[in-house]
Amino acid sequence: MKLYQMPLSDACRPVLLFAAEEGLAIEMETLDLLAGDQFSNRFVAINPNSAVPVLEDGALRLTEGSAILKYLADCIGSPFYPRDAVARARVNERMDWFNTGFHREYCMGLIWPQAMPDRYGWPDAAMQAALLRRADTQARRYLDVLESHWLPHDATYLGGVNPDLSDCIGACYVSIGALVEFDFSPWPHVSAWLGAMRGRDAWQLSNEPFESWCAQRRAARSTPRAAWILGEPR
Ligand SMILES: N[C@@H](CCC(=O)N[C@@H](CS)C(=O)NCC(=O)O)C(=O)O
Repeated sequence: MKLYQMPLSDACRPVLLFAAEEGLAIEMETLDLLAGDQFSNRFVAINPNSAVPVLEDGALRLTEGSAILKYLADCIGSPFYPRDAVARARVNERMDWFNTGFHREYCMGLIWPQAMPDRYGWPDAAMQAALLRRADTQARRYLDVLESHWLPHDATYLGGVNPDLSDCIGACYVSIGALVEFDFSPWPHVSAWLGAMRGRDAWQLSNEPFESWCAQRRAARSTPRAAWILGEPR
């Protein structure tokens, strides 16, 4: 098996995390998205979307992170993706929830435009501020739902005592808030769950580049956080 990936990508990190959880031996090819590797003729022939992750397994090629996670889990009969129809439907439901509205508002709407304004922000400062404020409202609503609806208050992970694929996707997405020092204190269950996921050995193995990036950003920041959060020029 071969995975085309980029270690800092929020679409790739769940796959890398799951691979580390299960000790999967997968050949890796790293693309430099900032250098435009995804637009090379060779890679466009592999994935016309010019995006990672991509998994190849013999003649099979998968170009969606969620599908890759489910396939890998099925290949090894992983407990991260239960076979029981009801339990599996619950995992699918949470994965879809993270991948749709949550990702749109929190990742693409709120965090990436602040973390990488040149790539994901808007050229006009007033427009950037207005769109961030709208995304902030929506993202907080999603975090409220994660806090009060999805996360059990008597168990560590989304499905209970053990993590599943939805924890892999969800924690990798939510954790990008660290890039802008997003304050999770209004959501104590989210904070505790994120802490549990970030404390797992597999997270240390797979997310070291991401954690280093967060630490570098904190160290490099010269202006007080409140001065640049929500779109003020940095
Ligand atoms: N729906 C895809 C999205 C994949 C995606 O957008 N990947 C990003 C990295 S997070 C990418 O490769 N972007 C290419 C670019 O920025 O040009 C998935 O969930 O796997």
